[in-house]
Amino acid sequence: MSAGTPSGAPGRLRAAGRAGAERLAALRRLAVSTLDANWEHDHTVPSRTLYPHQWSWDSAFIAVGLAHVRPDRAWRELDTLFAAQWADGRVPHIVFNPALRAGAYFPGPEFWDAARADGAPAGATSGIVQPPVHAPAAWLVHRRAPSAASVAALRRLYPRLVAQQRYLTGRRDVGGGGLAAIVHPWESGLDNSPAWDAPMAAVPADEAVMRAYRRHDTAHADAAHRPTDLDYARYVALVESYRTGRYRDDALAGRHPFLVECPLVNAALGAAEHALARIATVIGADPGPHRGRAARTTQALIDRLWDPATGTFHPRDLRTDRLVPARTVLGLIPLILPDLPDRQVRALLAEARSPRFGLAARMDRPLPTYDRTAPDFEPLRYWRGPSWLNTGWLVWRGLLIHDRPDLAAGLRESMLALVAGAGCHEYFHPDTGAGLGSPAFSWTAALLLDALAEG
Ligand code: 2M8
Repeated sequence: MSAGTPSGAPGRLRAAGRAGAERLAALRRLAVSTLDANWEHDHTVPSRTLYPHQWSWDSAFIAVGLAHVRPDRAWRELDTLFAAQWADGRVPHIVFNPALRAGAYFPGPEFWDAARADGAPAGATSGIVQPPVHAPAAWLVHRRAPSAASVAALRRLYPRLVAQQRYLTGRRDVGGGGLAAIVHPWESGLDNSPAWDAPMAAVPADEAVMRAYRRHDTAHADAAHRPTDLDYARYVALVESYRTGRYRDDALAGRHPFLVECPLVNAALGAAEHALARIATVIGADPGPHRGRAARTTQALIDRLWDPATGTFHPRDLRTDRLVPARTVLGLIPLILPDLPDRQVRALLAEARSPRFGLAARMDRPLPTYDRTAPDFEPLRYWRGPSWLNTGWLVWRGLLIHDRPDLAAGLRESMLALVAGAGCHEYFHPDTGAGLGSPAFSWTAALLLDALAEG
């Protein structure tokens, strides 16, 4: 599919016989070469241009894909990330590559200044986190390529994954209701999602401060497809606020201007406990406490983030104690929880199948990241509408878990069609399927490999 061609061309991919098989093989080769080109001695960069360091949740998705072709590298990816874990258990959202020149990314290590915080690792990192999708990823890597080495890797990672959970459910339970709060939209991974508009509006910032900095992203991507300068002014203000407290989490409610419970982060938290229970069984640890925590997280998610009136999950802004009304793809992600009650599963399927998201057994357009019918839906701007493979993949996994192979197949086809048409782009136009952002993006390649393998 070239830019401008509808992405609903899965029929071509479904084509039976040798031609169809050759197209799938070509997709696989493209994905592998993208991942190989982005490999950097002990980790994979999300993109050589836009994101030249190591990112936390990217590495989890990347490991899932690498498991299909280079399992040793999948474990290396996770080991490298967790080697940068802080003493308090937080896994930093960026691990900086010291070999890169200053200015290779903004905000870089000097801006984060994390080394002055208690318990920071020796190497430079950021001070915030990303969704804890690593335990489910480790489980999938092992399941895909089980071996003595994979069991050893699970044994190595298990205490670190447990510490990551402890950090999020302990220090980050700012609301006191059993969920983790995020202190920055970057922690959700969906940086400028409309989900953050209301809580971000309360963050004092002036876009003029951005004159003092040089944005790196807009040198490599169209500024109209990225967050605005005002968004960045607020991103910077939030880092400054958290950094001023040396990245401590005590008394955050009284001093930090952005505190939100995100459905994706907390669904990942619950899914991680389910994965840890399975990992515990393999390495001879006790799965019981993980099962208990998984059940409590699912219940807390329903108690605090479910809105029966909209039939979907919404972030809770802890500063107002209100749910954010925007309907985003974040609300669908709790489908990854195997113990999500039927009532919520049914409602989420209805939400996903509505014109807002257009999920179907044969999709005419790919899954967007925001309600297509919303007046502020923006098909080109990053997380405000475009289609991304990671959110599609999470929903796809949720559909498989909840036994909807028909819808899962439709979503899978539409994801494959996106890459077949535009390549391993970072994100895609949600109507035309045109490639946007980085043209050689690692998690797109990795999750494509995973989707290809389950066809
Ligand atoms: C994007 O976020 C970074 C900041 O963390 C950025 O915009 O510079 C997001 O898409 C995030 O989810 C992703 O992990 C990161 C690297 O791919 O890029």
